[in-house]
Amino acid sequence: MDKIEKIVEDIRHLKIQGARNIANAAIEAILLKLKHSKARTTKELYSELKETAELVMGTRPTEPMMRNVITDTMQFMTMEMKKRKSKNDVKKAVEKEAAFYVKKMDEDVKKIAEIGAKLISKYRTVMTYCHSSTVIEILRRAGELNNLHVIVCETRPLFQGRKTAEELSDHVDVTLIVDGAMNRFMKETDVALVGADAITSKGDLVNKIGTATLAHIAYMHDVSFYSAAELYKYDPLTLFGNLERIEERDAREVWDDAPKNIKIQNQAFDVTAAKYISGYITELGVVSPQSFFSLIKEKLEGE
Ligand code: RUB
Repeated sequence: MDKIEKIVEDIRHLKIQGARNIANAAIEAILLKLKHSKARTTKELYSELKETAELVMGTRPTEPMMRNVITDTMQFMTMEMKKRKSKNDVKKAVEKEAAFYVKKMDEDVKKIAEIGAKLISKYRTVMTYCHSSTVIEILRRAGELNNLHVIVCETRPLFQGRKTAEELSDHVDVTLIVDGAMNRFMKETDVALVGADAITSKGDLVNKIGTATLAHIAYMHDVSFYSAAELYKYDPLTLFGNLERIEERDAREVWDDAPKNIKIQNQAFDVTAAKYISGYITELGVVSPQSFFSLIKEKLEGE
């Protein structure tokens, strides 16, 4: 298996998971393709990259961050080709652009960690769900600012909560609970914090299935609910009324050897309506769900 195939398989089987890690891995696949390209012309190079782009984007349909960075890279390449540059010059320019995205994603998460830590460290007990590299950064930093207790839901079917618990346990006090205990432990929770796979034009949040349940329970208990989301998580397709496509994963993740006559549904994500979200922690500050789209507009107008 070559390195690109390995990346594709690792994303598909959740060895690489979380929107930002997936976007980074997708860019790595593009960079690898560029590096080992045998293309003789710019057109051939474009076809090769397009094939790789489609391969990686097909792995997890509910990942706008990956889609955004890959689509932007391909659009950038088209623009460079229009300037009638040589194949090598186009290649170099695309490599530079792809490296820029990697750097930008890294810088954004550092900013979010600082902004988020300031907010979260005002609280003592935080409940979180699934595994988000962005949330981990915030909670580690918040743990340096204050004595923090994090309640982690284990997150069925694939228990990404265990990964969160392990990554946090050297930094803050951690308690792992089963997903069904969310309501019981919300009574002891001061704030809820999750990551984001996608944000829609309405400010709704698409994240690991169960996130909406957590948001509703937080709402019932009057506990603030935040999501950490880079602006790259915005899904531009939702501007045209398209609903984010929700990935249906293998039923065996839920029950490996289930009897044949039982239908199993295994949707990977759910949608939390904006009204249950206190704010998004972005690289530009904490904003209400309604303002997320305004930030996107400002960003696009500034480009
Ligand atoms: C992961 C998940 C995370 C977001 C954000 O789901 O829902 O909250 O992807 O992660 P899965 P990050 O395990 O199915 O990929 O902050 O790292 O981008």
